[in-house]
Amino acid sequence: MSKQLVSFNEFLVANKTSASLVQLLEQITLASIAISDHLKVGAINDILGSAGSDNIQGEVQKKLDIIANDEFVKYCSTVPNVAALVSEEVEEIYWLKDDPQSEDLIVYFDPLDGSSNLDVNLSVGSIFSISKIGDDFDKSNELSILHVGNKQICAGYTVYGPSTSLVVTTGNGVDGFTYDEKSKQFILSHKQMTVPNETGEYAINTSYYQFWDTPIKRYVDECVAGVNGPRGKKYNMRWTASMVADVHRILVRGGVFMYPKDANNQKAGGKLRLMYEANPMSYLIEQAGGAASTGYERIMDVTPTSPHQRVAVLLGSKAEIEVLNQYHKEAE
Ligand code: AHM
Ligand code: MG
Repeated sequence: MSKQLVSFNEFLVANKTSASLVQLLEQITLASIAISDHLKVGAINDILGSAGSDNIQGEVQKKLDIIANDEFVKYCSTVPNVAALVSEEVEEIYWLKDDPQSEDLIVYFDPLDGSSNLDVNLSVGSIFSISKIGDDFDKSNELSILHVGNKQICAGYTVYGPSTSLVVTTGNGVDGFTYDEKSKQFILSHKQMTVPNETGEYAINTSYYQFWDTPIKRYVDECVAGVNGPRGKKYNMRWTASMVADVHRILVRGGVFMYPKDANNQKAGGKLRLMYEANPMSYLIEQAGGAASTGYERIMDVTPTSPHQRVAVLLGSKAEIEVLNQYHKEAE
């Protein structure tokens, strides 16, 4: 490898990342590479399509959802300091240690997000969030390992697109790495990613317009009205139906991503999951200078009550999230 190239491992060491976190992140990269290998030949190996089962969310599991989950569990389980795993695909908390210590780690993950994109060969991703077990852990109440988002010590995702890219924060900004097939390493390619304060691009599934609350309708109506509307500027819309790909675009060129609570998902509390979708993406976006809100509060301040809890997600360029928060306030 030429001298100027920095591998993920060299980056972590240079940034004085703790040994246990380095070990865990290495295993997460191995899981990602394994998942990426499965994805590349999914259509040939008959692993596209439904597995014929539902996950805890009552959603149809794809064969690759299960394969990706198994890879994450397999690799993360080898790390001595990991005490527990919480996966989108598994109802229960998966305990690896009988007697977890406060410095031990817990990994919350969505092994394959956006899996409805698989059969049509569009981008998908893996999302992860890492916290310490912490001093408040109460053995008689295993839900006490569900920490509020601002206690994350690391978060990231791998996006499986034209390239396989890993984006990570350990609380010192956000850095992106691209997988190099030749050296079989992730190489630093996007140093200190930032979300510009202003943007002219938004992402939302507009087919739910009829179910939205007033603040979301108002915001999107104003974007659609463009230069002649109250915002006085042209907006572009992009929606990939894969949160990882949408957030990656926002980290690269700015924008706003919205999956609000609406009349359809009101009872569940939203669509996206707090522990392994909203929190890690919020941590990345905030570390890159953006903002992440439910419309009423900062996502990373939401108190978790269950491993698979759902939440409204509005994230991206700060100025636009402030407008969205303001519209929610005015509608109250
Ligand atoms: P999943 O975890 O079951 O894949 O669902 C999450 C995905 C997100 O990646 C994406 O933003 C959203 O669901 C798409 O939902 P919709 O199909 O309602 O547009
Ligand atoms: Mg998901």
